[in-house]
Amino acid sequence: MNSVQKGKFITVEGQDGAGKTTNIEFICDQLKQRGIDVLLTREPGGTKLGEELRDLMLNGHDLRINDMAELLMMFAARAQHISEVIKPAISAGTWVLCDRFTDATFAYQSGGRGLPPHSVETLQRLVQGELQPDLTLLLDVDLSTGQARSRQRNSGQDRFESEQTAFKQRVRDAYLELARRHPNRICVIDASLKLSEVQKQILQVLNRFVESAL
Ligand code: Z5A
Repeated sequence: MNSVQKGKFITVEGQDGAGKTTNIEFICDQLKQRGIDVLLTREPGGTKLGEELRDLMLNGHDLRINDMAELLMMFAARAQHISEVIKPAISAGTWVLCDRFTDATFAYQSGGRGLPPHSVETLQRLVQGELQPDLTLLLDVDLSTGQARSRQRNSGQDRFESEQTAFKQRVRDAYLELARRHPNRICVIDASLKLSEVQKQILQVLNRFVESAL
């Protein structure tokens, strides 16, 4: 009996205005063009519970959510997402392309909000076990470019987008620190360049990864 080859797990990260939505669609198309079965999903979200929690966390402007409660809500959404969507897809040979994952928790809840990294690490072990992305593309952009792009797109600001510049700088710094700590998994893309240049860098990384995976 042939065993099904496991799918890969790719995540895309970056602060607000980095161009994640634009580029994740590009990545999804590129993978499909190579004949790869891809599932596009996002965090927080990806399941009914996750989407409900997302709405509370992003749009609950009149809710008081303390930092630890926010951290636990991120991981509650993630636990459901992993068991209901991510693991079954990977086991069936599908590649999972996820808009944000636990690096975002290190960047926002630890870097941005100031929770100790070991709180995130403890929950990461508990909720993910051995599961880790095989590849993470970190779209990095300077704050002023990111904020200008975000303003140009926005209809309204969510709870994270309305944070102060100092919070956003800590988020960016935390992401870059993660990239330094995990150079084999996290590829930093200079997302401040024009879109064609950004996508050229993404393609180089993706081509290398797909070649080694197939
Ligand atoms: N969050 C958390 O705190 N902890 C966690 O563990 C997780 C998440 C998982 C989810 O937001 C929020 O949840 C997030 C962190 C928190 N909050 N923030 N901020 P999200 O990821 O769903 O939303 P987002 O951060 O706003 O991402 P986005 O919707 O993908 O936006 P974007 O990165 O800014 O991408 P975009 O919409 O594609 O681009 C913005 C504009 O720039 C748009 O008009 C594009 O046409 C333009 N653009 C894009 N690239 C370029 C280039 N290269 N040149 C010129 N213009 C460009």
